[in-house]
Amino acid sequence: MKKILFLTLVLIAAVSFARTPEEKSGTINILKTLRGESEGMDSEILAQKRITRPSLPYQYDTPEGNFKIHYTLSGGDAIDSVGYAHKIGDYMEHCWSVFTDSMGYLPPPSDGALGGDGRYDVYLKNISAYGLTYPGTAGSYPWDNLISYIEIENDFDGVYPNDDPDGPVAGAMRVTVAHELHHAFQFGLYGSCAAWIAEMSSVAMEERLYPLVNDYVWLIDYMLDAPEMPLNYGMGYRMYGMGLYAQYWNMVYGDGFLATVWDTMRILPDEAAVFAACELYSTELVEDLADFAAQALFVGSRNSGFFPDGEDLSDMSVSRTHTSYPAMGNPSPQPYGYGMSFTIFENIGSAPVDMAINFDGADGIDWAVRAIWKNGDSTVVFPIPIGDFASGEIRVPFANEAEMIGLAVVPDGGWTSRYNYSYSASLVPCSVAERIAPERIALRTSPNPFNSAVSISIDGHTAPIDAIQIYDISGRLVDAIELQLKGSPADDNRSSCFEAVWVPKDALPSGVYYVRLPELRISKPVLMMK
Ligand SMILES: [Ca+2]
Ligand SMILES: [Ca+2]
Ligand SMILES: [Ca+2]
Ligand SMILES: [Ca+2]
Repeated sequence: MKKILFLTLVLIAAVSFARTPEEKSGTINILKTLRGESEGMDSEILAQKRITRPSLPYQYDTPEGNFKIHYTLSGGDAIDSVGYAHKIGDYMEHCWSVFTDSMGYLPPPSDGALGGDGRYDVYLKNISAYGLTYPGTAGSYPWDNLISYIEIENDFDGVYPNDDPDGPVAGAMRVTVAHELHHAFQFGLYGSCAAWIAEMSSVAMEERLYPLVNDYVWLIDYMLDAPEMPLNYGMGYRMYGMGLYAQYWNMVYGDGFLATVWDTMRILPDEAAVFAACELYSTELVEDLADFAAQALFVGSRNSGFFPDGEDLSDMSVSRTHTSYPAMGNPSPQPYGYGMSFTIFENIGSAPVDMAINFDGADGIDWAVRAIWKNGDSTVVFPIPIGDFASGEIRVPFANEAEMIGLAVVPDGGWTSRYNYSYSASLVPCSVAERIAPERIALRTSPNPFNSAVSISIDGHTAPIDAIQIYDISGRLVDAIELQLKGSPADDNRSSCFEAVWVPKDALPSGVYYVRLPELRISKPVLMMK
């Protein structure tokens, strides 16, 4: 059984990499050419496309009034029926309304009379990508902004599989609209934006707008394969993989974080906008990236359930997995500033022990370091305090009860330099009396998917939990339920069980909701199908 599973995983990975991100969104080549970087689209072709719109005979104006969808019913660019144009229009209006109404983005600048009138133009054509957003001339906002138009595939012939309940063509249409329309908003807020922040944002918008489709999952491999590269790495495809980091922002801070980054782009470019958003959310980028790293380590075969699609992702690359102690190392590849580096400690044994971890980073820069105790669905993150000589130590209690302990390291140095560090880990006698045990908290939901009610139980948490919160996918709190203590604390005196039943209000639509324990910062997606 295990062997078959392994073979299946290998096959999926092989298929994934047969596909390139340019086939999904050709906008990356445009962004690179705009900034004079290599590997982009031919600059003469782009110059032509920026001023000359495609010519298609028919137009469909969406009833909400924001889009004109251009199409043809004959020749190589033909769509199968006008219904295809209507669907694209529906998805465009849905994403437009979420971006502008729920998230507070400024709409892209008007293109005047181009394409027929001031509506945003979308052209359905037989293209070699799922979609492309072409920036045009300067827009009317008083900052560096560009008007734009979008081209979308006419039939998604040969579409790659995805998880959309309405089939892969509908899924591809939906996530292409979310991804490309976000690029259109980006051009309106900063016409010269860097590809890395543009692509990581657009990838996250696919999951944010259409969480059931999961067409982005294979893109995350490009980050999982190269965690050590800096956040703003602009070559190759790693920037798509960082879509998982933007997804983390959406989950932890809500929609406001990315909206703040993009709104700030009007006055501060790229990296500076991300620093500014972190400051506004009372964190520092290096600390925030380390908190993300502490969760991103546990996807794939190490999945902890933090990310909704965590088990469908590949494993995070780690510098080393230790199975005997004491252990030490000097990780290679060394991480860049604002890159991530990981080590795993397994096979800790059953005798009660703590794990003492020492860290020593290159002097002269700041480091953000996390030790993560992990067992099943439970993770407990221990920030390692860093002192003189960029070194620090921590004791992770009850190491023997962990399935593994992870070390996640992020240097706060220059984006183009690598930084050296060393660590050591040893098993030391358990000092139970002085310490609080990491809690093996399990948040369970059943049935999932559900239609009228879902039972929620929490095992293994000692302190009383007052309530659980239910969020919809736009990050809106839709309900809060009180928890009941079930039975008495179990015999080891540290474990108890709370439970509740959530009966959604009639007005709530089918879709994904998040069950969240606010005190513990854990959440779990549930799917309501009425
Ligand atoms: Ca127009
Ligand atoms: Ca086609
Ligand atoms: Ca998903
Ligand atoms: Ca040092």
